[in-house]
Amino acid sequence: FDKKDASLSLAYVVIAFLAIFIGAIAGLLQGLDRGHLITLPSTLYYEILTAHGVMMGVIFTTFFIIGFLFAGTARTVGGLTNLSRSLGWIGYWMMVIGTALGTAEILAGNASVLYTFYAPLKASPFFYIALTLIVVGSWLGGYGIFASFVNWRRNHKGQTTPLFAYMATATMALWQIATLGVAAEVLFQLIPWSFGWVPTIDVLLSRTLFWFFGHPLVYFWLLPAYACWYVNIPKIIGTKLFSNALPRVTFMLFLLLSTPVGFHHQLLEPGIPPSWKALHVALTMGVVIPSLMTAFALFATFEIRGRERGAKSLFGWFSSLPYSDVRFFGPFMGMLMFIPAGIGGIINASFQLDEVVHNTLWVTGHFHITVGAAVALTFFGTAYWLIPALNGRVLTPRMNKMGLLQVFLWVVGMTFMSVSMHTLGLLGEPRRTAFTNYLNSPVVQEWAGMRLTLAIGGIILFISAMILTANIVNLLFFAPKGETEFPVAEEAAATPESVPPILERWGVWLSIAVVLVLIAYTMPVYDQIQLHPPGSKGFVTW
Ligand code: HAS
Repeated sequence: FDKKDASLSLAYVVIAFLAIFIGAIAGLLQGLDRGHLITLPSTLYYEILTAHGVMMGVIFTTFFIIGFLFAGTARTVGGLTNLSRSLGWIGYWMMVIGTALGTAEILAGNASVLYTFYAPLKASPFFYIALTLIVVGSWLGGYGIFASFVNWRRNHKGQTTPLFAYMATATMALWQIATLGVAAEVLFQLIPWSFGWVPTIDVLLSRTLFWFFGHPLVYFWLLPAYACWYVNIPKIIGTKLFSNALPRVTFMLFLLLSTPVGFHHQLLEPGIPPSWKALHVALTMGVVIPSLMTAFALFATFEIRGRERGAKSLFGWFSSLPYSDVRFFGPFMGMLMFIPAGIGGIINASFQLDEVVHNTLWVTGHFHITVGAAVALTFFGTAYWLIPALNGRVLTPRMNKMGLLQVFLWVVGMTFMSVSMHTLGLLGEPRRTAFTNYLNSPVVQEWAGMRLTLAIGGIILFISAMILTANIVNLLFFAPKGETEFPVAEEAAATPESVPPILERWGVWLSIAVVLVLIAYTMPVYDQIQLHPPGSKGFVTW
């Protein structure tokens, strides 16, 4: 790595792990409160829930992703351009200032609006300004990645682009489209309302614009994990890419289908005609396909590697995988947990089944096993080689062991937590409420065991997060100096024909993505504005 590229990526990654540290303290308190081992005052409950969600779901993910994607782009296009670095640093400082301001507002009790922050919950205007800084900063980070990718293409006309840089560009393009919804919500609705410039807010529209952003947000979290699974993992386990074209199709399908699906978060919301919900549900089932393709490619990669090493029986390849290498073990456990997580997602997206689970702890269980397990475990496994690759150090066998312990505890904690959350959800326990006694009804008493399991999961996760913090500090300052590579798998058959040229035609894919968004959102949003034109009195109720 060029020193300048490495320090840019590292700056992002460090903030990500600072966020995990703060988020884990808030998470422990949440878990203990849910398990009825402590009782937080209700105002503090919402404040801490917001801190936990924002730190883990927004700050940790966004900073880690941009740092990781910058590093992988730099590695595969032969270094970032000066323009990329400048954009990366300006974006970074905007995001850091936004994070500091937003955290201060949450801790001061001025922004207990949960990580989804849509109306009618209202925060101080400074919280929304902080969010604006974070989003605009992340755009600049994205433009930084685009700049280096475009520069490479300009200098290598007609050649297939490097796979990792391609994935980074697709991820940041998806982010660019997704954040338009939340930018509109924050700028035209939340900021004017919280400053008191307008007396009312259209709640339905606020939620619609949020979920326009909220679902592609989850794929913004997932795609960098997929980049690791497709590009880094084969190299770590000593094999080649399964395909150079299939992952590109996967990423393009995500670019097309991630956004026009937001109504699957609003299936139970009056005000949106069922026909539009049905369209979003159909497209949601479509966005499952690239994940199934990914599962197929991963199984194939593992099997090919096993066969290369002489595995003969049907599942012989399974026992030969390098489980004692934390760089593999973390992401692998993430993949494993993503199987039940994906099944849960498909249940959520099935219109009628969502009526059973919506707004219950099931959904909380779903996102702990997706972003909190599949994605987080992949990012942890990645950090154990990414940080040393960036700061010129090495992961020692002892640190590898500490990493394995940390990942193992995270898997155990997350299993306890998400199994109990899913079960409690099916038993009817609502999510996001500080009032959980329900006059001590007999139904609630049946929940006691699972609530305790949830709290135990929270405690184990907290211990894992503290070990993680120690490991990261170790890697940053105390690991021995040396060379660590950013692992990039080679193509199995390196022929230019292996990637059809259509996959490099960004204009085509971006245009289809925009058209799909327009089809899925124009009419329903128009109807919502008609229902509650700007200036009309009162909240839209639902
Ligand atoms: Fe979701 C709610 C539907 C995926 C995150 N989701 C949420 C929320 C979050 C979230 C944060 O339709 C809550 C938001 C809130 O606060 O209200 N979700 C889906 C669907 C998928 C899905 C259909 N979600 C994710 C991912 C997330 C995430 C990924 C984060 C990263 N989700 C929903 C719906 C709701 C929802 C509804 C709203 C519910 C409600 O009522 O509010 C799909 O994308 C899932 C597809 C995944 C698969 C799995 C493929 C498996 C792979 C691993 C292979 C393993 C290997 C290793 C190879 C089909 C790729 C194996 C080795 C061996 C040896 C076995």
